[in-house]
Amino acid sequence: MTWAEAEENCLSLGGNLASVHNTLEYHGIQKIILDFSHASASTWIGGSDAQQNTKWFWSDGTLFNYLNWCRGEPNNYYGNQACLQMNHGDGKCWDDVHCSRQRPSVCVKRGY
Ligand SMILES: [Ca+2]
Ligand SMILES: [Ca+2]
Repeated sequence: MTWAEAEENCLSLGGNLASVHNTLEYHGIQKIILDFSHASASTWIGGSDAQQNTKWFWSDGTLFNYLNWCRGEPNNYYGNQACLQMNHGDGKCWDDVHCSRQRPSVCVKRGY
């Protein structure tokens, strides 16, 4: 799905695309992806800077207070890349990409 289709899908399930706030959460999401897909493909989570370039927000409204960008990212390669994919490259870190790319995705449903 595209990033927006993935977020819409998460909303229909009562959640949002996943947000990440520390290394423990990041590894937890990576484990979910690995357990379900037996792979570590590039995957949408809920970060985007679509409203204003370089101003990143999580779609679930939580603070964007943890970063795990790959070296040289976010780089707005070939124009404004505004959506966040995780498990990018050898470092399995974050990359900004064009939101129209097709990616698998992970939702989060907060328990409070
Ligand atoms: Ca951007
Ligand atoms: Ca990028």
